[in-house]
Amino acid sequence: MARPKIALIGAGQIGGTLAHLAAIKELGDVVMFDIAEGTPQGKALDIAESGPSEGFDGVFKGTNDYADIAGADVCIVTAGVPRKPGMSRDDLLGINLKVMKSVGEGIAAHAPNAFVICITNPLDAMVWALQQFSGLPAEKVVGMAGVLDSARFRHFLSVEFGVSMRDVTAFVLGGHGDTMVPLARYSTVAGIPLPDLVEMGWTTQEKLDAIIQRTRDGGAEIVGLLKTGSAFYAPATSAIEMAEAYLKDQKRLLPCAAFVKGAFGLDGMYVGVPTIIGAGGIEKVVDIKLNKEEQAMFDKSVDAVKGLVEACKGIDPTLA
Ligand code: A3D
Repeated sequence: MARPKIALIGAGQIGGTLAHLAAIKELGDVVMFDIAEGTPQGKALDIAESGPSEGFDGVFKGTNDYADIAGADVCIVTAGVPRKPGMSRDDLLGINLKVMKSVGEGIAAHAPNAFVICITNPLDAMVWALQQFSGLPAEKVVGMAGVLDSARFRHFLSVEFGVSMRDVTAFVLGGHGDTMVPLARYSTVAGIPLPDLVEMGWTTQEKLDAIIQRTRDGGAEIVGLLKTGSAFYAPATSAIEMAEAYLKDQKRLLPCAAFVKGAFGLDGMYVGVPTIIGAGGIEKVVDIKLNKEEQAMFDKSVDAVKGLVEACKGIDPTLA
C-alpha cells in the first residue's frame, strides 16, 4: 500500500518538528508548505538527510505551491504568527484569520479529503474559521489544544507525585486560553482520581490548585522563557498523536477542539471536548457529566470562545 501523505501547512518551529516526528515514526511522506521561500525546502531536505542515520524511509518535499499538497491524507496547519512575551493568544486573531482564509482555500482546492488538524492560535476561533473557509466536513477539521494542555497537566502531576507520566491521565477541556478547564475529578494516577489522592495525603489541595493554574499558564511560561516564540516540541508531539490516531484508525479518546452540536448543551461551535479519533475523523464527542462548579468553568470558557468567533465575524463579514 502506498505511504500516506502528510501535508504540513506552515514550516516554522512547529512545522519543522512535526516533519521530523512524522519521519521518525514513519507515518508517511511529508510535504511542507510555507509562504517563506527556501524554508520548507531547506527543512525537508535536512530531515530527509537524517534518514540514513535514523533509518527511516519516505519522501520529504518543501514547497511554496499549494498544488504540491494534492491528495494529502492529513493536513496539519501551523501557518501564521506565534505570540511574543506580553501577548495573549487572542492578540493574534486579526493576522491569523487572514492566514486561515488562504490556507482553507488551498486545502479545499487540493486536499478536500484530508483530516485537518489546526494548531494556529487563537485555536478555537481559528479552527472554526478554517472549517468555514475550507468547507470541509466538520468531523474532518479539528483543533489541537486539549492533548497539549492535558500533557502539561500530566507532566506537572507526575513530578508532584513522583510517578511515571505514563500512569497519569488528565483531562483539560474548554477553550485553549486562560479559561481552559483542567478537570481534577476526571484526572487520575493509574485510575485513582486526584481528589482521592489529596485525601490520601499524596498532595494538598493548595498544591493541586497551583498545578492547575500552572497548566492554564503553561503556554505563557514557555513564551516567557523562550522570548522569541512559543512552545513547539510538545505542541508538535500532541498533533502527531492525533494524526496517528486518524491514520491508524486507533479510536483514541483525546480532548480536542471539535465541532460540538448537541453534546454539552451546545448548539454548534468549536471548543475543547473529549473526542474519539479514528478513520472517520472525529467519530464521537464524548458527553461527560460535569458538576456545578465544572459546568460554570466550562460555560465561562465557552463564552470566551464565542467572543472570539464574533470578533472574527466582525473582521471578515463572509464568516456569517
Ligand atoms: P512560526 O515558527 O512563526 O511558524 C509559522 C510559519 O507560518 C512561518 O514559517 C511562516 O512563514 C508561516 N506562514 C505565515 N503566513 C503563512 C501563510 N499565509 N501560509 C503559509 N504559511 C504561512 O510559529 P510556530 O510554528 O511556533 O507556531 C505556529 C502557530 O501555532 C502560532 O499561531 C502559535 O500561536 C500556534 N501555537 C498553538 C499551540 C496550541 O496549543 C494550539 C501551541 C503552540 C503554538
